[in-house]
Amino acid sequence: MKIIDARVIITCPGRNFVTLKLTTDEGVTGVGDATLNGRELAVASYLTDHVCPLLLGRDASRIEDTWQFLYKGGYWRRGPVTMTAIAAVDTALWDIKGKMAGLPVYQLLGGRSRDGVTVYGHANGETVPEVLDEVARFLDLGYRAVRVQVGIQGIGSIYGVSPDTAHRESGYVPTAESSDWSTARYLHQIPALFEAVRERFGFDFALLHDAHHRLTPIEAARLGRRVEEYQLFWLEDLVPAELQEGFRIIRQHTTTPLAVGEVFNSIWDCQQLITEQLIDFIRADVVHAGGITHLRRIFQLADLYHVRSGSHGANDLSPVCLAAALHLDISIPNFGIQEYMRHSAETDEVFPHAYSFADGYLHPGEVPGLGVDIDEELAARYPYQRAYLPINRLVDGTVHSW
Ligand code: CS2
Ligand code: MG
Repeated sequence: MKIIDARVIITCPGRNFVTLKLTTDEGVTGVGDATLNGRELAVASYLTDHVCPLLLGRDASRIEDTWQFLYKGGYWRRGPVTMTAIAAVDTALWDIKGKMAGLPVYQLLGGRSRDGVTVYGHANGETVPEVLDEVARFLDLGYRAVRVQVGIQGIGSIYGVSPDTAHRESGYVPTAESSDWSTARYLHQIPALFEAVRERFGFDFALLHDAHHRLTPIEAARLGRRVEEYQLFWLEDLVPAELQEGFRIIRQHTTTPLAVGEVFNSIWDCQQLITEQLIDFIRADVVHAGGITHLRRIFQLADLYHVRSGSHGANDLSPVCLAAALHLDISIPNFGIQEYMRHSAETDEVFPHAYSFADGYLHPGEVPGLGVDIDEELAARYPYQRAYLPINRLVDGTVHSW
């Protein structure tokens, strides 16, 4: 079974998505997400100019071999562009393998380890009462887990809370500038949000929060310790994680569970975090961490060290990535939770899919392969639009992590 066609499709039904579509000589197609938010065309070129020509004529059934071929064969290892491109090929090959077998991909990964995939939604607001309304909405929809983000007084805008509702939550702006940030104000004000949520809704659901890489380890340690009584499911991305050993400082001071990993692209980015048990949840995702093959390897390592999965699932990852994530989530033993930021109606139309939400769970569906496709005709109606992630600055103008 040979690959005879490899094509990259770029579409912007509200935001940009890059998709790789492979076709075999038996007419079977497979899709892989190749979206790297804000740097989409770099991956598109990596695939079109360098990888697709290598795929033609290759045996589509050799998933692991193709992964190794692209990783070791490229010589320049790792990095978000390379690993996103490899992920797209890998995901498309799993899709093809499932279709050939007539089985949903999760069956090829060992079958179900659970009945459904617990997901968390995003409750955001400018003020605490606004966030509480949003939490109520999610709980009414059946969610068992909710992430909360609130505006901080004295700060113009904050991650997760944008005055521009069209780009709310996803941090997607037409130009690369900017907000202001004060860690002191944030640390002072944020505990009141968790207190208000627990006071009104109790403790019978998972409560999450994302600090988006803005603190130092000792600031993070202070926050973790301060909010222990609210029993958070996790605090996410408290610090930038290039310095893995920095998490030791946080760990020494708090029992609040820690999650990190949405910007990781290989097992080497989290090896120390996992093997030293410095985190509780690894948030790497299919599209940025080398596809199903490599993310499964990360989760297997994590399982040895009591670290559970918590894959990134922002809506700048396409429905193709979400579908792939669900097949992994439902099959692995050490699943923790899956982020679920619903896609826009336009995006859902461009990417018809078999997965569905019910009672706080996502279900991957029973369609052979990943159960997701791209409607190319519709996709063509939404041409690429250049866009960037925001830049964050401190109130004195210093560039800070966004
Ligand atoms: C976020 C993302 O979902 C999350 O937890 O941190 O929204 C992230 O900012 C974007 O995916 C970046 O592209
Ligand atoms: Mg995050």
